[in-house]
Amino acid sequence: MSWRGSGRSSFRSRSSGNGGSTFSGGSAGGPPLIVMMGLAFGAGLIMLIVMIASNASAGGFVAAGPRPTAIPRPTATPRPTPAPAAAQPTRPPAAQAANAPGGSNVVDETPNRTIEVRADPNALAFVEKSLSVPANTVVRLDFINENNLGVQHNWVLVNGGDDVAEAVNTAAQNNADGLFVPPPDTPNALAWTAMLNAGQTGSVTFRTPPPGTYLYICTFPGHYLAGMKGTLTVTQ
Ligand SMILES: [Cu+2]
Repeated sequence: MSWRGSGRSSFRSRSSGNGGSTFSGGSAGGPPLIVMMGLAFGAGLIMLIVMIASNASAGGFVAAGPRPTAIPRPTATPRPTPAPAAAQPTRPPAAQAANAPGGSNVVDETPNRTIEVRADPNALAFVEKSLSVPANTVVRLDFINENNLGVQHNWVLVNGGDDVAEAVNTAAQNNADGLFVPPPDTPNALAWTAMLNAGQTGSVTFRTPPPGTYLYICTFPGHYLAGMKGTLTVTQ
């Protein structure tokens, strides 16, 4: 508005100052022509402003133009996956260290024969000091720890005499986690019951070895050395 106003007034004063004849000569009526010219000038000015404005805004759009393609962000480098926890030093699995029956001749078969062995209630000894069974027989041996001493016992059949019994006994006595039963895969340990508390009965089912003489012992520390042993004779 102010632009238009000033434009109009300057035109009017100029035309009136320089003699309206110049302007009025070319037109029918003086004052209306000047007003119209002023209006035209004002309108032109407005148009100019609008054009400049639109140009500017268009320019703005042009400048904005096609946006530069976004610079791809560097893909995040995958974080190194945490290294798996170092394997724990292998401790014998509980099942292996457990106080349970075992042995190389243990079988999961229906026994052909059952044998009962008892602990001497008042001594570190077996009541049955000798047994006899046929070869290739599935035997279930029930060991009864009847004793008045409150001591633990087990029954362990070894693949030979005292020569191999000592090694089996040592292996068992080193197996404190397994309550002194032979560790799994103990060489020359054919069959063993769990270590039994006083009053308990434990069983082990095994196939008899080839004909021969085999020692059975108790592997609780000190008992075998004290004479807790017997002989299993395997016949043809
Ligand atoms: Cu014993």
